[in-house]
Amino acid sequence: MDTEWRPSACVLCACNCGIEIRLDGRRFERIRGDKAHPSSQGYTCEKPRRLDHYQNGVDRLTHPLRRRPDGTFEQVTWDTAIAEIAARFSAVRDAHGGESIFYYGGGGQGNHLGGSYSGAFMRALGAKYRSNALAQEKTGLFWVSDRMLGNTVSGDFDHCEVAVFFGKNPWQSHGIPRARPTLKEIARDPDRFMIVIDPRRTETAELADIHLQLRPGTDAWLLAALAAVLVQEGLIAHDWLATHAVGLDEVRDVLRSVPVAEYCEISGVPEGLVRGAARRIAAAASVAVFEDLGVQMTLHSTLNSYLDNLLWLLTGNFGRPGTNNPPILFAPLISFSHHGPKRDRFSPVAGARIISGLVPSNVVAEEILTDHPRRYRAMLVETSNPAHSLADSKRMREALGALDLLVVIDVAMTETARLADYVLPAPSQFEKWEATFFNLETPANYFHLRPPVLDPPPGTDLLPEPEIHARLCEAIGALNDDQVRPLREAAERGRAAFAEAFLAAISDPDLAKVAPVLLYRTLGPTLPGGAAAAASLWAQAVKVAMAHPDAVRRAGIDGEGLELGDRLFDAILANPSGVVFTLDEPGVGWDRLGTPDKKIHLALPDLLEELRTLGSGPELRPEFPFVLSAGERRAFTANTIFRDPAWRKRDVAGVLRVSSKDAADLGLSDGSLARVTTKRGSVEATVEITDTLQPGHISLPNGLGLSYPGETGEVTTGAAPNELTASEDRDPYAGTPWHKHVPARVEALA
Ligand SMILES: Nc1nc2c(c(=O)[nH]1)N[C@H]1C(S)=C(S)[C@@H](COP(=O)(O)OP(=O)(O)OC[C@H]3O[C@@H](n4cnc5c(=O)[nH]c(N)nc54)[C@H](O)[C@@H]3O)O[C@H]1N2
Ligand SMILES: Nc1nc2c(c(=O)[nH]1)N[C@H]1C(S)=C(S)[C@@H](COP(=O)(O)OP(=O)(O)OC[C@H]3O[C@@H](n4cnc5c(=O)[nH]c(N)nc54)[C@H](O)[C@@H]3O)O[C@H]1N2
Ligand code: SF4
Ligand SMILES: [Mo]
Repeated sequence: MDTEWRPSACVLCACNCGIEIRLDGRRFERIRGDKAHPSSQGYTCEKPRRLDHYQNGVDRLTHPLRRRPDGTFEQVTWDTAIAEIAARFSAVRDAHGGESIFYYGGGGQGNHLGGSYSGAFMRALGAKYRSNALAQEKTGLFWVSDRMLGNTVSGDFDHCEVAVFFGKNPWQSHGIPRARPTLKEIARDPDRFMIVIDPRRTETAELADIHLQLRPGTDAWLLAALAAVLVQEGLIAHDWLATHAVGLDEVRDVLRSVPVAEYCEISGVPEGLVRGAARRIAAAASVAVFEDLGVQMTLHSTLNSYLDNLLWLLTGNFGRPGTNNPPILFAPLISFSHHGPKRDRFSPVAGARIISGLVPSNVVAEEILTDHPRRYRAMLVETSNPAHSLADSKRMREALGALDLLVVIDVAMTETARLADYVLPAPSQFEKWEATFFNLETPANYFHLRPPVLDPPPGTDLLPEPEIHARLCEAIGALNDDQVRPLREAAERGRAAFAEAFLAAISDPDLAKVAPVLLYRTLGPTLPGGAAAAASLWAQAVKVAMAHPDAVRRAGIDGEGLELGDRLFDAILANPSGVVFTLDEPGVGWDRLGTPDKKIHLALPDLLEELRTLGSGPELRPEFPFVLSAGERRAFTANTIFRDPAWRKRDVAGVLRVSSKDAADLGLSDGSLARVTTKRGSVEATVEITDTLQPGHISLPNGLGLSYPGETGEVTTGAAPNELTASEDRDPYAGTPWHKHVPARVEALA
């Protein structure tokens, strides 16, 4: 056994806590939190201790695979796979144009480095459309934040007086650094306060000072009532808004006429509690907010995001410690366009709004299953499992099957890989250089480049994603040796010579398209420890240093201009436990507003109109009397990253949670079997009776329903939530799904 502790990160949620791994041969013998990690500081939850089930899954891919006409797969060499894939994508482009080639994924919870190279191949092919999971959760928020702020914000939960969680259960889902100690600290401190808006009495709600336990799907009414109380009771930050915001009159006009008592009644929350919460928010020196899937995947989700933003903006909780501040992104995970030269774009078939460059996940099937001449005909899927994670899996399978070409890059034989024409195997996230671009913290922000912990398994033939993208670019003739050679020579002479040569090279627009793989092929080989995959980070480090030199210097990195960027890049390479790459001082938020006038834009006319005509609350049809939350985060869920069901110590098959009143009415008992039926499908699940749920509300976990090799063949464990969801049940602005509000019925099974 090896006694060395090797630094890495947990890949199971966006926090990416630093961990240390001790190996026993190829097994992860022990895992502990890495105290040297600047953000997590040794903290982890219970899940990463099970990471061996990801690393050593028996359905790991071992060789490139090609589909035979009979549907089975055969092993092929990389040369064959790359040559054929390049030829087939090129043929689709020649016949139907590059825009008929669609890209999905590019990063999971822990890996974005590989995806930073994929744009090169896609641009070289002339592809225009892409998407990923952010387009089924965050795009509504991005759209309103872009229009209001020209940026997005993160709550500062380390320093806030009042913490507000809208449809977010950080005790289980994390999303803030050291979530559990942070929540306990807020709950324990008599001067601090926590407000949770959630129909379920979650672990987080248990810690809250005020739990607004609304009826599912009534957030728009509750949030409107909260905002209306601020206006009607004169609690808004008048002077601050007069200096910093425009559009207050329009907003005030609408909120003045909101019938607070009636809206509280619709949401099922006592009016006194709603007024109390609004007053506490208004009285606080600082308020930090986090909204997540509970509001982003339910009815009126984009309006909900708008009202959430109004709550903290009307009370002046922006741009100070303990409030909400725009982070410095290390890499362009999110893009904003509304206030720039670009205008809203729409998908070619469904005409769905493209936000932050992403086509809504819910329209992907519609963009394929049509005879429309501009339909998507070929697709590259990387580090994502859309056949399982997108709404209406049945229709997604049909759509993926209808493509002329589907190529999947993954580590495991996923539901999506099974449908592919070619499956390309990548090393696990512990067998290569990796990094996450979920760098969204303020005032200190972190970047963690992880060196490999072990080699790929012997006897396998795997290639890291940057190498796959580079070979694909070369195979279609987008990059050749003559273009690479001079830059490689310049890189040998040093960074300054390289920078000059690189900038000159990318003045050629065709080379600019493939810039990341050009870096990988030229700067890459000069990087220490085989860190070629980190080459794309150099360009990002230089950009961050140019745009935010003071924040980089406050993080302890010296220099000016290009040299500052180089040193930041070197610091990243030299710190296997992660680095603070920027540190903000109070007030910088104002410089980061992306609005042309550097003001906050409070009034969004379309959403104010929706607010004005909100109606009297959601209604259910008699055949589907329950609201199903399809995809709840629990102690033993982690998207589809773990495929081996044995990783779960409890709740192995993902119980259906039901309130005790409903259980009694339906004749269900703890551990009994029930059938859940929606307009799209039907699944069976074991019942757990809980009084954390209100009558009429049921929930199933996310990430279940994966098939995995068992002793006598493939076994599917638990119910896949998207067998029950419908792609047309989505937000009208952002196209995000209503997975938390799936009308359903429940029956007892013998
Ligand atoms: N353990 C675990 N952690 C994870 C993940 C995981 O798979 N497992 N996945 C990660 C990912 S990808 C994400 S995006 C995050 C998501 O993190 P969260 O958004 O916190 O997770 P959810 O449990 O899906 O939903 C949050 C809450 O929404 C509530 N809710 C349901 N309906 C409504 C409603 O109508 N209104 C309101 N206000 N609330 C409602 C639910 O009761 C639930 O408590 O978690 C991340 N962390
Ligand atoms: N009904 C319902 N559906 C949902 C949700 C819900 O709450 N309800 N939640 C949605 C949300 S918020 C999210 S984020 C999505 C998540 O769904 P997806 O975007 O599909 O992502 P994951 O399930 O995280 O899958 C990650 C994939 O990456 C692969 N992988 C792991 N490591 C590597 C690597 O190093 N390289 C490569 N190439 N691949 C790798 C894994 O094997 C897995 O196939 O699901 C969404 N779907
Ligand atoms: S909080 Fe997230 S990143 Fe941290 S250990 Fe838990 S699952 Fe992993
Ligand atoms: Mo997510």
